[in-house]
Amino acid sequence: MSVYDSYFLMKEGDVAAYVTAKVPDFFKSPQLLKVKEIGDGNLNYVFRVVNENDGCSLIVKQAGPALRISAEMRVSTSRNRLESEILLLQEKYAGGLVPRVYQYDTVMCACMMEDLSDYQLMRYALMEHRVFPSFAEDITDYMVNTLLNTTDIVMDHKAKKELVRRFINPELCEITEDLVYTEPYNDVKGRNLVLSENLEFVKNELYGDKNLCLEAAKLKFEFMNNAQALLHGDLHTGSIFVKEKALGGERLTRVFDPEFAFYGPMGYDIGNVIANLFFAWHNGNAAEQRDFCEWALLSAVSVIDLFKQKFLDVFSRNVTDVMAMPNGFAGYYLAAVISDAAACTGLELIRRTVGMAKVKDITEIPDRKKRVIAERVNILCAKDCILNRSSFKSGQDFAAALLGASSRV
Ligand code: SR1
Ligand code: MG
Repeated sequence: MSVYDSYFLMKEGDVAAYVTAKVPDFFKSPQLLKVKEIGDGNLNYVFRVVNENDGCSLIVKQAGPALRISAEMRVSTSRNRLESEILLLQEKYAGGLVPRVYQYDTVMCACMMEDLSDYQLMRYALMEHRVFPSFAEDITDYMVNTLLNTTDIVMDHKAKKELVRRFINPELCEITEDLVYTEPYNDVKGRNLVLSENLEFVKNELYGDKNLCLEAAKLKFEFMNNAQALLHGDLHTGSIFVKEKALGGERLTRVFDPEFAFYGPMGYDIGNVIANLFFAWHNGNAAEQRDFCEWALLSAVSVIDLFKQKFLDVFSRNVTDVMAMPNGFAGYYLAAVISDAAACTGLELIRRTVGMAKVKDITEIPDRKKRVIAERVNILCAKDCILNRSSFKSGQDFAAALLGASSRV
């Protein structure tokens, strides 16, 4: 019998004994371990464990039974198993771009993984208006390899269906279905948070726009029913670590926190990345950081253009289904992905502007008038991305949507 034979939520004081029991050979002198809770996400408890003598460290991430953002929202702690397994799978497809998992524990719903404390959370780095020239290369390597290689284009269809089954994630998907695909268009649960100055604007442009609500409805059922690829499912800049200089051959970008993973439309991950670069652009714009804004916009352009280029390359090398091989099919498939990415860019822009889960890039714009404007630009840009999604073909189309909306407010 061990105290870890049944689940309990750990506190800082419990974690040193836990890692000593679970990974006894990891630390040379377990009596010197220091533990600190460092999580600032909405869902989990994250502990950094370090041996102060030699600097050896790891992270313990444990799923709690209630969400930190709201005690009423409860999701199964088994999400930790799903997150650990997807990280192990993604290491195979996009090695070096995700944290290494050392061990996971399906009883305590905890995972021990690589400590990436020498990286910085990308959202905070962008809010300091720092630029990351290799970001577009890294994130497109990650997305093309984790997404395309888990589709029916590449995988044996029965093996792919087995992954669909293993990564079914109804509770976390429900959060997205509510917060991204429903509430921003009707405030049906009364949880939206809108600046008083923008209430009328939101009523007219979102809740009152029947055409937009219809398109959002179509996209919701696409999200729930198109088991295209194994998504990260929450690929915003709070799920990405970055650093400026590499030690050895390591990647400067690492993607973590894939607990919303499931089989869905790959445009969802791409759209999340683009929208979050747009949030960073707004923060830089409010602070009149021209060079930063230029980098953020160019990065968004490059993410789309590099994704397309790498997608076609991996497609031609890895395609296995004979029906996906004829000339023209890859281009047809990719055009639908880019159109979907445009729509999902719009959905993320809207939900972070009016929904309950906001982003600090926008909420911490110090000048309220500038924040009001940024939020209106987001909504207009989003409507262009959603309503005209099939005309989005290149990175430039995405940049034009943001600059066009900005010139109209
Ligand atoms: C209740 S969780 C709110 C948001 O945080 C996560 O990171 C997801 O983006 C989710 O929508
Ligand atoms: Mg998260």
